[in-house]
Amino acid sequence: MPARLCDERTVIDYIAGSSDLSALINTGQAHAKEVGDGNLNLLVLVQDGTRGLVVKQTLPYVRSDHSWAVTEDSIFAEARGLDAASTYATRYAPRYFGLDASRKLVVEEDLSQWQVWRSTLNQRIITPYAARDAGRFIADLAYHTSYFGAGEQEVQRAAAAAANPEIEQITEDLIFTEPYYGHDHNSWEPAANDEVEALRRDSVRTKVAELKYEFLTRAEALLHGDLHTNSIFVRRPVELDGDNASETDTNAPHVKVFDFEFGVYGPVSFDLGVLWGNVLLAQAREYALANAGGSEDRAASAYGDWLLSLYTESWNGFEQEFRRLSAHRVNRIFTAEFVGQWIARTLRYAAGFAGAEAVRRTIGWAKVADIETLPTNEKIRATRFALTASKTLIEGFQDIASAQDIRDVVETTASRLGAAEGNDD
Ligand code: SR1
Ligand code: MG
Repeated sequence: MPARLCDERTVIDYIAGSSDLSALINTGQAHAKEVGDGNLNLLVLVQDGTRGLVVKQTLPYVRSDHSWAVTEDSIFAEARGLDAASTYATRYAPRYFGLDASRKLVVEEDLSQWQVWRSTLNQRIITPYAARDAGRFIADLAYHTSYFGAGEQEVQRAAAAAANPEIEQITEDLIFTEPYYGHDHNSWEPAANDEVEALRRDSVRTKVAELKYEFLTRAEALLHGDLHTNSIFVRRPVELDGDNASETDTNAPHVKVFDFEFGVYGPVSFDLGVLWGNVLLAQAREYALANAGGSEDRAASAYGDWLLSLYTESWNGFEQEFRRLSAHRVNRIFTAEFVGQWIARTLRYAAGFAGAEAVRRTIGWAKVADIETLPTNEKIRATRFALTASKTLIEGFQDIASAQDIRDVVETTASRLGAAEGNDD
C-alpha cells in the first residue's frame, strides 16, 4: 500500500509529532509549501520565519504521468545518498535529518537561499567555482565509497545494500536505449530528423552499448546517479556580486548537491558525464541564441567563454581532489601509476556519458528548459548542435585524453554548424 502523502497542512502535524524534528523548527509558527518539480517526489519546504527544513517524500507514480507507476523504494536510495554525501562530501551536500521508512520520506536542510544551477545558466549568470566544487563533490563521494577509500568487504556490502534495480531500469531505458529506437517517449522538431537518424546507425548504437555495459557492470562507487544541473544548487548571484565573503573566499562551498534517488553503485565517470552533458545543453542554448542574428556580442561573450571553461574547471576539481585523497588510499597496491590510469579511463567514459545524457535530454524523456524554452528556430539550432556534438563524443570517447578535448569537440561543432548555416544563406 502506498505511503500516506504529506500535504502543506499535514506535514506540520507530522513534524510536531516527532521530538527530533520539532526541535529543528517552531511548528506553531511554521508554514509549508510544496516546491518540488522532480518526477518522483513531493518536496515540501517548511519554514518558521527563522529556521527551515525540507520534507522529501516519494510519489508512487511519475508526477507528469500518473499512469506510470514507480516504486517508492527510491526513498532508500535518497537516504543512502544523503547520508553518504553529508558524511563524505559534507561541504557540498545538505544536512540530513533522517529517514522515515514507513512514510517513505526524508528530512533535510532548507537550502532555499541557494539557486538551481540550470536556472542561473538559462539566465546567463556566471557562477565562479561551481564547476570546481561539483568536481570535488564527485571525487569525495567516489573516493570514500570505492575500493580507493574503503576496504573490500565494506564496499561489497555497501554495493549489495544499494541495489536499486527498478530505479536503475529507468536510467538504463531512458538514457541508453529509447533515444536510439522509435519510442513514445521520444520527440523532436522534424527539421532535426537527419541528426536523429544519424544517431540510429548501428555503429553509434554499438558505442552506446559500450557505455550502457559500463554503467551496468562497473559497480565501483556510490553514484549520485542523476547529476544534472537541476540537482545542483549554486550560490545566489547577489552573494557573488556583493561584499559577501563567499565571493573572495574561494574555499567556501559554491555548490550543494541534492536529489539522490537515482543513486546506485556504478562507474564514477557516469556522474561526471551527466554533469558535462548538461553543460553541453547550456552551450546548445547559447549557440542557438548567439546565432539567432543581431547579437554578435553574444557569439563571443564572456558567458560563452565561461561555459566552455566548465569542462576543465570541473575536471580539475575532480582530479585534484581525487589525487589528494588517494594519497591515503586503503589499497596499498593501487600505485600512483594505477590511480593515473584509472583517472584517464574515467575521463574517457565521462565524455561518452556526456554525449548519451545530452541526447536523452534533447530527444527523449525528461527534456530540459535549456532547449525547450527556446523559440522554434532556436530550438532546432540547439537540437542540431546538441545532437551533433553528442554523436562526436559517443563515437570518439575512447580517444578523449583531456577535458580540453571535450571543449574542442564543442567548439568544432559550433564552427562547423555555424559555417553550414552561413553557407545556407
Ligand atoms: C521517470 S523519471 C525521468 C527522469 O527524471 C530524472 O531527472 C531522471 O533523469 C529520470 O531519468
Ligand atoms: Mg531529480
